Amino acid sequence: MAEKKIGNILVTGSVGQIGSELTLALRERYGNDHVLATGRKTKPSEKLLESGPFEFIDVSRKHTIEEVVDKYNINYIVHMAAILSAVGEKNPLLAWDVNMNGLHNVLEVARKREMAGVLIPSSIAVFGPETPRDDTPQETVLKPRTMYGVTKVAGELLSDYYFHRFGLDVRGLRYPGIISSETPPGGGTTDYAVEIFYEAIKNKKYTCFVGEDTRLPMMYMPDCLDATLQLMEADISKLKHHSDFNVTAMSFSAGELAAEIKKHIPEFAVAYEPDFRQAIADSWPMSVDDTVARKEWGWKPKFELAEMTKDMLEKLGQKHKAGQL
Ligand code: VAH
Repeated sequence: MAEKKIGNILVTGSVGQIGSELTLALRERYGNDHVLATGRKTKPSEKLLESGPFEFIDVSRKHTIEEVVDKYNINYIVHMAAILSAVGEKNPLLAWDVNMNGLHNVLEVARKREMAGVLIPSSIAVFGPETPRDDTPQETVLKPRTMYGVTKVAGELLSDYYFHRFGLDVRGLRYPGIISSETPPGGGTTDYAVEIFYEAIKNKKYTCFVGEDTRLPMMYMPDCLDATLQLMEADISKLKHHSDFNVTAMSFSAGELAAEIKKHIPEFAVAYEPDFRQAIADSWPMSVDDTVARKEWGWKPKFELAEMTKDMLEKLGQKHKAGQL
C-alpha cells in the first residue's frame, strides 16, 4: 500500500485526557490550522480554542463527522473519542454505541474518502483474567470482562479488517494507564493514578479506590504523545501489526506510587477503599511486553516512576499556586 501524505487532521475526543494534549502536540507538528479539534459537549479549554479550529460533533452520528471532514478537507483522523472502562460498566450500551458505532462511522468516512489513515485508541483493557498477567505478550488470549474491553478487541478486529479488506491505513496502540497534569481523567479504572497527585497537592491525603498492592502498566503523558506521533509517522513497510500494538513505560502498585509521592510530601496520607473498579483492575495485566512496538517502529519510553512523580508534582504545584486546581 502506498503511503499518502498526512494533510488536515481531525481529532475526535479533543477534550478528553489524551485528546486534549495530543491535539496541541499535533498542532505543533502539523500547524495549528491543519488540526481540527472536536468534542461532543464538554466546553473546550481556552488553549484548545485559541490554538486552532474547534467543532462539536457526535461520533455516533456519522453525518456530524462527514460535515466537518468536508468543511475542513480532512485526510487523516485521530480517533480518541471513547467511553472508558468504569463509566462503561455503569452504562455498557452507551459504551458500545460510542466506542463501536463511533469507530465504524470514522472508518467508513475515512474509507469512502480514501484518506491517508486513521489512528485508533486501543487499550490493555483488551486482556482479561485468562491472559498471562506478567509481561503480557503481544499475541495472547483476548477475553476481556468489561464492555470497554469488548469494544477495544472488536475495534482492533474491525480496524484490521479495514486495513486488509479496503487498504485503509489504520494504526492503533494498546494504551496502558495514562498519567497527566493537564486534563483530569474521565471515568477510567486507572483514574486513581492521576487523582492521587491532585489530592496530594490540595489536601495531603487521598482515599484510593483500588488496593495498595494493585499493580498496573502505566505511562506518563509525554511518552504517550511520543508513542502516538511515532506510530502515526512510522514507515508502513516496517509494520506487521496495525491496530493493536502493546505499549508501556512502567508498572507500579498503588502503594509504590504513594510512597514515591511521600518522598516529596512526607505528610501525605493514603487510605485504600477498593470499590467496583478493583475487579476491573484485577482482570488486567500487571505488566505488558512491548517488544513488538520497539522492533517495528522504534518505541522507547523516557519516563519512569521517579521522574514522572517529580514532574507531575511540580506542574500541579504551579497550577495550585495559580489557583487552577
Ligand atoms: C481506563 N484509562 O482506565 C483507561 C485505560 C488501561 C486503562 O484504558 O479505562
